[in-house]
Amino acid sequence: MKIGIVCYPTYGGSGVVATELGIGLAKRGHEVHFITYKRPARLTTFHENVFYHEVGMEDYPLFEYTPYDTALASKLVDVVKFEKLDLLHVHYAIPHAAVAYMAKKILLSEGKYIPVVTTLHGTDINLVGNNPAFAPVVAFSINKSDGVTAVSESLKQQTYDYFNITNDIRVIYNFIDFERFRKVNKDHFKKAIAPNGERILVHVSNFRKVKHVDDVLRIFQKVYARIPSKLMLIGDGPERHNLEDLCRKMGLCHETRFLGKQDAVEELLAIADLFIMPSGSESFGLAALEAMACEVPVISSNVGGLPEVNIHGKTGFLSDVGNVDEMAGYAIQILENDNMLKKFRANALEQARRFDIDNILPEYEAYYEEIVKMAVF
Ligand code: GMT
Repeated sequence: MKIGIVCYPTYGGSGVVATELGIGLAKRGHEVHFITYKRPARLTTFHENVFYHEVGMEDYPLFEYTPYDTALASKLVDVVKFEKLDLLHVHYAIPHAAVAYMAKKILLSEGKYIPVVTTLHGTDINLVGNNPAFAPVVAFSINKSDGVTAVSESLKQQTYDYFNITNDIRVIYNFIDFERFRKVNKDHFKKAIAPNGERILVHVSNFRKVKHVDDVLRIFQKVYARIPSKLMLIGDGPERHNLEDLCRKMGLCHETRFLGKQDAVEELLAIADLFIMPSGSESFGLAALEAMACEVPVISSNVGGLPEVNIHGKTGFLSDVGNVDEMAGYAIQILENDNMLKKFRANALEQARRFDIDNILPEYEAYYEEIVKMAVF
């Protein structure tokens, strides 16, 4: 199949999923065309069957905001026609679902039909999407998509709760590539970060408010008071400076490493003992799944899709958002006990296998087939 993929090319989870999906589909023989304003961050090497089309934007003194939507719609029309695509798969509803609908209508006026699949990732529904500034367009474009998928049961339900949705939504979970995410021996990293055999806690995110990274520091403060430990903070984003300040105020700077954005996250996960994800909202928690694939148990909040990924008392523990004391207590429970840590590591890996890319990709392929067959002109 010839598939066009639209996504945010940055480090966000939706862009990661879209890029890994495209690469995976290309390996399975499909021709994949990424259509974005910048090369997707995870598209780092050459892949046979993968093509990249950059959305060019003209600046003009009249534009206070460059009309990206119009530029993207025009590019989609162009690429669909020239590359003879069979299907467009857009990730993150805003603005991609509405833009794809416009491109589809333009193409239809020229006698070309292109089915559109929209994948909902989370904040496009529950944070930004249900804001009155976007909500009518989000609901309309979800209803007008030929196929809609959500990355968890929880997100599917939220979408029905927040909007008047008449379309079916198929849950296709996020996935993990075990060729990349697996526990490898990185003892030299471990020695550098924790020279005296301290336990290593890790958090990976885009440091937005919704991630509650300040709670990560509060949890770590309590753990550190009981267990010799270190904290690795991976990623970057708007909260980073506040977090650096908080870290100083807490006197935790010598035990905490701000590592910034890392391409080889798996090499750092390989030396971690515990992953902390206290998010205020999380439709799935791909970063937690990546940790679990590297045999790292997870202490997380119990919001959104997290209970579908992290199993309480098995692969880690879940607490109410903001319940720092309980999360710290659970962390200490696991880290204090070698046998428990070993058991939870094994359970985390076993649970991660449910989301193996080799199981999830065929679900997308089957769904595409269904949507193409259903074609409504
Ligand atoms: O918040 C992020 O981490 C970025 C965001 C995105 O859309 O780029 O991630 C969302 O999509 C990921 C991939 O489906 C999910 O694993 C994340 O849980 C989800 N983030 C939130 O719901 C906050």
